Amino acid sequence: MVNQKQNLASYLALTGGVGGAKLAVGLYHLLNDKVSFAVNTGDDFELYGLHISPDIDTLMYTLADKCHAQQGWGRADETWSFMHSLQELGEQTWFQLGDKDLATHLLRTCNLKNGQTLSEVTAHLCTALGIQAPIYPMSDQSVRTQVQTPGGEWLDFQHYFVAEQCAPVVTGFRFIGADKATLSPGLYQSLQQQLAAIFICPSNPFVSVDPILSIDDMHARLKQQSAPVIAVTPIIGGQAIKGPTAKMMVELSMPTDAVTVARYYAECIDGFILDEQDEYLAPEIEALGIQVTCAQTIMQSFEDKVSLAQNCLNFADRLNQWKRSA
Ligand code: FO1
Repeated sequence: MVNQKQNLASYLALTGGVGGAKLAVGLYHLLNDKVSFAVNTGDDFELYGLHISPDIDTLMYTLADKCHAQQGWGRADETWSFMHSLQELGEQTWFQLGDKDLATHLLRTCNLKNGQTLSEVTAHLCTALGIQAPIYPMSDQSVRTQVQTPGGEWLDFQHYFVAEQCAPVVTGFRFIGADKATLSPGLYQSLQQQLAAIFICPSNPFVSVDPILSIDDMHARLKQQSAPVIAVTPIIGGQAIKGPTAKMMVELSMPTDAVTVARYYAECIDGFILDEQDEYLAPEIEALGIQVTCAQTIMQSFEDKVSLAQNCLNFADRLNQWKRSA
């Protein structure tokens, strides 16, 4: 169990959308407002003049228990009148905006146009949805992920992910605007506190976590933290539970295993949570100077999410003790 001191401390979790949001549910259940979430906004884009922040929306809807459970994104009990009407008008409908979801994008866009920052807009939406934990966009400035294809062409992320269903082979990534962007004020301030741990959720390392790490020396800031930084594997038995992580690894000529992910994060993490079916890989990760624990990382039920979150907290507790005694 987590000790009392940690219960009083703050935790930070870096996350993308669907995969990361599952662990976020568990952390939120155990920690309530003692955990903050820093969310990838490299997937953000504009459609019909609306500012869409898919990963923020996924996390908000998930924590508010309003997310479409099977899809993992969008609202539960959604209706589609807006989409049907767009279709009638001859418009492309490759990106599905439900009627309920539309209200979020309208409000966000309106408030951004009125001069609010993305952090302020997100805080407002979270309050309206009854979410106690702070959710911070990684930055208030625009950062846009693009993926490169073998011909050298750069595709906007949602075009690659949704319109092309991740079919194109990827040869690289870039985060347009990351060189000028700064961390959002909430994320910056949370890194100034004495955190109990920082978790990297089981999100795609290349297109969900890397955009966060690419801003404002975030990678170096993680290295400097006295709190343990712990990544949870997004790869189990050589596969990603959801999304294109494993496919991307193949295309980037990387071995498709959890060791590769641990190596990818090696410079900024202290600990790695490996799935119990990959336990045999632990010595290879430990040889990188990373502490390892094994847990069931497949999260199907609410109990699975809470159990993995509890394992994260227990591991953080052990790493804090180990760091103090080192
Ligand atoms: N993902 C899809 O695969 N198809 C969609 O039509 C789609 C619409 C959508 C609308 C709002 C929103 O917040 C997210 C939406 N997503 C959709 C999910 C999202 O684009 C991706 O899951 C993330 O960008 C990857 O993390």
